[in-house]
Amino acid sequence: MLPVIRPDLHFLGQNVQWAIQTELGKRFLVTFEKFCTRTLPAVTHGLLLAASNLRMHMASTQTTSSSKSTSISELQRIASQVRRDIVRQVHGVQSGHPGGSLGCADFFTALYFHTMKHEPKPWDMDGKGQDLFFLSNGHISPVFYSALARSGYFPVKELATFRRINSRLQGHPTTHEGLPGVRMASGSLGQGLSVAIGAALAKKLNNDDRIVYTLHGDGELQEGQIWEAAMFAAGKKVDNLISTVDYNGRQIDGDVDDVMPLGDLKAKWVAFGWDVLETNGNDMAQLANTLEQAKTRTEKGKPVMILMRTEMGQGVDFMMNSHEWHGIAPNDQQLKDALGQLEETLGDY
Ligand SMILES: Cc1ncc(C[n+]2csc(CCOP(=O)(O)OP(=O)(O)O)c2C)c(N)n1
Ligand SMILES: [Mg+2]
Repeated sequence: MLPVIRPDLHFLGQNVQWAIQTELGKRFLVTFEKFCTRTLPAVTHGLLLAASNLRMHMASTQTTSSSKSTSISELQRIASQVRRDIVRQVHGVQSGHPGGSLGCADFFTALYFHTMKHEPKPWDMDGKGQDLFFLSNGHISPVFYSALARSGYFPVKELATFRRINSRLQGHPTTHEGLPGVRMASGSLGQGLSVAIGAALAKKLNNDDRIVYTLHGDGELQEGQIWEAAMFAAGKKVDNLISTVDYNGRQIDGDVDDVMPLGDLKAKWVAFGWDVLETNGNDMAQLANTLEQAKTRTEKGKPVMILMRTEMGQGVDFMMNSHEWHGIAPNDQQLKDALGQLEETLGDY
């Protein structure tokens, strides 16, 4: 029997409480003081998502999954295949976002094949005892889908259905289609951090010591909700959270500095109370090492942020050094040129 979760909300600067009723009749109150505005519904979403299968009477959670220790050269080979998957998906349906996806291929590979403790099967939404990942900049779905498929969440051949009618692989990820590995709909920028905070809080309530990860675009950081959530996470000591930024300096309409400069991004996150690391997001050895370092910084009273310097379009020379390939598809010749630069290591779908 599932626990009954009864939201009991008092807005407008008052305390906000959730009453979580367990099947044993115990009642847990979750209180957020003087907290309202848009962050709340999203935090609620994450909290309810991860709490929906709470067994509060369990003193501890068993971890059934384990992270793999994959060599750097093997990770680089996987990332090459992920990049092939990205350009092939976007070419196949002549729409989608290759630029940011290519730039984040190393990150997704490191995360899913090295860093996270996760068990693709059997898939369950709550991910109890497992690390969770929330993609906030949902337009880079091609890299997300490739990493999920290649690590065993669903058949690799399903990548061929990307963005097609009735596919589970929508242009922007949704939970509606029930695609294993997707725990939050994204595409409307700015919401993922709030959802992840809710999930991280639920893990604490559930005595689940696993970590919640997020990824955000640097252009996405222009959304106000990000900074509400950043303030909340530090203020409430959500220290089982590792967030990352795809710091490529580009966004849909041009360079981030031209559209709306972020200023001293590291200083901003530090000022908001986060523990901040910096890395090269396209150097696999450095990236994997920084992700390991980040894990050692959790449970110390602060949320952890990794600013990852990346190159949009990384791995395909004519897609790099501009924002132009943020959201357009390669034609047949361009696909051929791109694939010529990316070794097929695991077999194309
Ligand atoms: C709330 C919201 N506003 C605007 C958009 C349109 N949009 C999609 S991607 C994007 C650029 C985001 O920049 P960044 O996060 O840096 O992603 P990158 O271009 O580097 O992949 C914008 C403005 C959106 N998806 N959601
Ligand atoms: Mg960007």
